[in-house]
Amino acid sequence: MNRLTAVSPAPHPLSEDDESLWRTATEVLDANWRTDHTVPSGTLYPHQWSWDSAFISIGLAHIAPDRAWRDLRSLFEAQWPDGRVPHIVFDLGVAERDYFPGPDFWDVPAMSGRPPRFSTGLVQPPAHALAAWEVYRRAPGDASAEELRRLYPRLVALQDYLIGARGVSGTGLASIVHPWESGLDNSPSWDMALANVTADEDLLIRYERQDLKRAAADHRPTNDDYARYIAIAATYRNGGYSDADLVDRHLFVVECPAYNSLLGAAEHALARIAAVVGADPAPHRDRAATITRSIVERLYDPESGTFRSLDLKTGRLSTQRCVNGLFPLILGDLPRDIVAQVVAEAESARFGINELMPIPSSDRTADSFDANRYWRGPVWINANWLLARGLAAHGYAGHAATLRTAMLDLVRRSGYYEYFHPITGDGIGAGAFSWTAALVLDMLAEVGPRIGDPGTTRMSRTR
Ligand code: 2M8
Repeated sequence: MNRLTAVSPAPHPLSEDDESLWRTATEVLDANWRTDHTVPSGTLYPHQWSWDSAFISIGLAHIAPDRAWRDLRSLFEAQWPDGRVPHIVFDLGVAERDYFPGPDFWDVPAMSGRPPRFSTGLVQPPAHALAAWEVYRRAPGDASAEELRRLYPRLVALQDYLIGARGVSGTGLASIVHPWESGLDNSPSWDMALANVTADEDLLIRYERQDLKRAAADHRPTNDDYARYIAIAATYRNGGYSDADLVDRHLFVVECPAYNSLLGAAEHALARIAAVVGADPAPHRDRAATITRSIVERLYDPESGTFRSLDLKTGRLSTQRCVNGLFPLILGDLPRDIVAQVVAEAESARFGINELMPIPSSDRTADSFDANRYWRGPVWINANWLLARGLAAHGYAGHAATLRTAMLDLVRRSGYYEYFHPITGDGIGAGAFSWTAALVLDMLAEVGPRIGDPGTTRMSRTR
């Protein structure tokens, strides 16, 4: 499996505690490496996941840049001819029973020189252009510039797919066709849209859940929700993964503020990448501006001062306040008055930025809040890492530093878990989880929060 032979040192001296954190984070990523990619977890998630690879590559850039690029490259080698990058690329050496829904369920045809059943037909948040740019910044040089050159057309093809085939509203925003595409799978943000999908429990007899064999039932989606997930996935599959007439034909068509913020952040990153690879940055800047404008026009609710998901089948904004409503902070061109409103939401009792606990995945004061269940309350490191970047970019360096302290303390205390109880801080879900380890490396390597537009300015020491 080609283990790392030595632990790469941090770019600057660390305390003894952080030195040990650096070493153990490296060990997690090394243990989860499989030939040409990193699995999110060796137990719960034994294949390659799309947005996981993006976050993982940012951590790998510090310790093994060749692996960072290999991870991104292998993901994009599985890109479909229409530009979509699958949400899972299957390791066909892993048994079908080890993850559900696996290759047989998705039943994807052979394409792009790949055998049948090599992937799912869904996508995940487009965090990859941002990741490619961040890997390049962390490991600059000719080899990285060459990797950017290779990836650039593929990253653009992914954006074209999302803004084109998935641009259901014609506003520059992309729709997701399954909660799994959001990455925030079980979020209350989908409850209203899912209420219109029948929960057919027979599907759970036909298809056996595998997640409950490896994780506690009260940490995972309910059977009703799982039955809906299967129904939505099967409908998309049975339609040949076609994106034609989605609003009429499909069960779930939603614009998510987090997904679209990453779509916009990808265009900002592509503008920077274009400058390195000799392409024209202007179209990317134009698209980024359109995306930010449409997110504000369509997904911002001025009354509550927060962003919500929009169900395209009913035309209704979700009433739930979730962490996806804070994600537009990652957009450097978000209007200042709206930034202030979203920061106020992040500071409020609903999310409450503080040194003791990172931001939870959902409104702490809502009835839908569930401290254990997967994206309905627990703390996730990737969401907080993105929010810390956004806060720093908009001049909230203190808040960014607070979140970073809270995240590192949490992992020091509980370990590299997939997610964390938002009150006790106990680790939940898979242990030895790759993006938690990767982003810990990145935070340790950072000497302080970045100030200014993400990706354009140097790091500065503020703590
Ligand atoms: C979770 O999603 C998968 C389905 O894609 C699952 O529940 O089985 C989510 O947290 C998602 O964001 C993540 O990419 C994936 C692997 O870490 O796990």
